[in-house]
Amino acid sequence: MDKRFLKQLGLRKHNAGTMTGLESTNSSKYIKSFSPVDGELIGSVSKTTREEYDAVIAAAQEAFKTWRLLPAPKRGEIIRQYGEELRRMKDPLGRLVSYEMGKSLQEGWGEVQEMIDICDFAVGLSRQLYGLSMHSERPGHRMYEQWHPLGIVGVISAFNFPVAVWSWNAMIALVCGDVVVWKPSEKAPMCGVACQQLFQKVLQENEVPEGVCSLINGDYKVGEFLTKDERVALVSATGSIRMGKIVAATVGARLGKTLLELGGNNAIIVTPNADLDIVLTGALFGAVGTAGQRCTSTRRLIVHESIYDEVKQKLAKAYPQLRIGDPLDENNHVGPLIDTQAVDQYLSAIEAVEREGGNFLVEGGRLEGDAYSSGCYVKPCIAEVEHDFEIVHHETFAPILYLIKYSDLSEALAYNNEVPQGLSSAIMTNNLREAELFLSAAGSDCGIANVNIGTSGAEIGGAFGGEKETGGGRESGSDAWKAYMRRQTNTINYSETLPLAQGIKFDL
Ligand code: UN1
Repeated sequence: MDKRFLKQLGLRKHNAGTMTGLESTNSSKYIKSFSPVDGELIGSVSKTTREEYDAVIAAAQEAFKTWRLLPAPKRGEIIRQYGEELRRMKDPLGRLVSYEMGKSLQEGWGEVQEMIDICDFAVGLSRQLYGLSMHSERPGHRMYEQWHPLGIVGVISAFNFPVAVWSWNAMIALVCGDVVVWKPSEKAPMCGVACQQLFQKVLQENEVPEGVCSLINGDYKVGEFLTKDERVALVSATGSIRMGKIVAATVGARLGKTLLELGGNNAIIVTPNADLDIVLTGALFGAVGTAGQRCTSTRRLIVHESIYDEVKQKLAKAYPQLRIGDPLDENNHVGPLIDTQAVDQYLSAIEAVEREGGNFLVEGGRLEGDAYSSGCYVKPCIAEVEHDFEIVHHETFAPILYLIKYSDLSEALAYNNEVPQGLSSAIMTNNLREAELFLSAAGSDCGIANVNIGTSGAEIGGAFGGEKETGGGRESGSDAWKAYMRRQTNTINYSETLPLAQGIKFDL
């Protein structure tokens, strides 16, 4: 395979995993990154020691003192330059994402495009960090609110979006005036090094203080440095519900702030009024895109009984046409899972479906042979199930699609909402009443609810996140920036007396 992209991104065999803004340190222990594409070693990244971590935090605290005072549009200008850098490096960075994580090259490039888009968004936002003004009840008084940066924002990101999710957090936090310390997933550390190195170049060119944006690496123990550290004002974490609960408890115990974007168990409801061509594309991309390893992947297809057989036939015809293999080969639709542990989880979910009485419409299984030598390739599969199977309520990060039959819409809505997760959802219908009911307060309980679009592939302009065990956090667009700032209410008295609020008299 042509691996020029590694050189273009300045990646080496051994890379510093701790970067205090501009300075890098190599500790003696390394995380090795193996590609799920071909099983080869991509390179290694040094693990952050406690001492290195403390140096990163000290640099971040120091950098915050100046960064917070740089006017927000000037901070935005630096993010604009990073966006330009990403435009230049879109091809190699997209290839690295595809090679280290296993998603298709189209999706690798798409992920870098999300980074570019959030940079553009953040630049505009840097002139729009608006606060409200209120009318005071007292004469000669002015009352308003303003937003100040929080301080150090820790970002813990997952392997499945190894570059975009960091950038949604970091670009917004940075224009808000925060400084960022990023711990990427230990399953995709090279992506972290590549993004940080590109960022450092921009920081250097602008003579920005060291520590504005740092990188640390390691397993959950390094994550714990962040979650237990009172100097870290906000921990934004993306990953499993299990991890999120630990992060919430640890940060909550010190009354720190968290922003959690955890698992999903996303359904598409297909009503008799759906356009079945749209259903097919939406469900297919949703279920097999990124090999079913998006938080937004479509896991459940809740289909009306009158069209159930037709939808089933269409899917059964489409799945065998999927080309599974090297994701850097643009002819392929589906790449590998992240590692063999993920394959084991996929296989045990299939066993659980069978145990509970599910029926496989399209069979799954691990793929064998030369093209699949990494052992991480699996067949996307479809199982007909009951809505309340235990396994169906569980998020398996793999391309397993559950087909569920319903007879009236209230039943379908109940199925949509009965799982513990609440990230994304969709309805396929051309009927206004059905669509509006789905979007109403009595409809989907998810953070994302779409009409005639699948559950995955959200744009950066909206707030991204979900309810219940998804964690409640919102990242990316809309007013998600408010999570990265502290609100201050200011009341100014320019009169010559001091009237008290609520008409209270306090005369001596
Ligand atoms: C994730 O899986 O954590 O909506 C993020 C999507 C992408 C982001 C997914 N834009 O599918």
